[in-house]
Amino acid sequence: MPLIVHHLNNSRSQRILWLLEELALDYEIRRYERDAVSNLAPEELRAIHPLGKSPVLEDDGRIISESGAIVEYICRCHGGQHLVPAVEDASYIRYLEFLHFAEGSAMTPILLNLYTSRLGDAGLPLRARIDQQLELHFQYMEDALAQHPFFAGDDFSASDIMMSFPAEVAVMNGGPAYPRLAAFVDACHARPAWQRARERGGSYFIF
Ligand SMILES: N[C@@H](CCC(=O)N[C@@H](CS)C(=O)NCC(=O)O)C(=O)O
Repeated sequence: MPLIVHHLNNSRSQRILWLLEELALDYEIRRYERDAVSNLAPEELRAIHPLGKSPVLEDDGRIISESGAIVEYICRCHGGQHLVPAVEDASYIRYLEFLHFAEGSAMTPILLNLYTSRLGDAGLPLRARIDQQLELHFQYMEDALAQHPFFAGDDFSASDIMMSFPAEVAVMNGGPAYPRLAAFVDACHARPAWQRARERGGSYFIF
């Protein structure tokens, strides 16, 4: 029975399709479209998971939410730990940190920025703090690529798949300020598995 990805267009769910393509796993996509006005997920997603968000993975009746948890689950239960450094490897801690930094840290200023940008002048009191936090997190990501081409080290890993989304946002927001992130995003998009996932997933950002 193939894995099922409950996939929302233009969303972080794209990373799960990409991981499945990297691992050459059999999967099926159940598609959900964002509302044209609110940009929110449709109500049907709540029938799959109470938060009504994507991605959600379904594996033989088991429901798994949260991108990082889904990535860990797929790598461990279906991926033979490919794309995961060995625990004794020097890159393992960096791998773990970035696997979780992507959603646990980087998304906070990104989402605050998105929401306050819709407030107009009412968002001004928060502007300086959000800008400072965006720059702090994006620069930390940029610096992480100074010694190695990938977030965990010299080898591509599942943490790069998780980091691709905040890296894409950093490049869209910060442009030339983050040349290493731009090169990283280009390298991600050049991977055949990313391109296959992009074809199967449908609309994704501006890419
Ligand atoms: N931390 C969660 C975030 C899930 C999430 O917020 N997904 C967004 C798409 S990027 C979503 O479904 N938004 C639609 C909505 O909130 O209605 C994860 O990584 O899985």
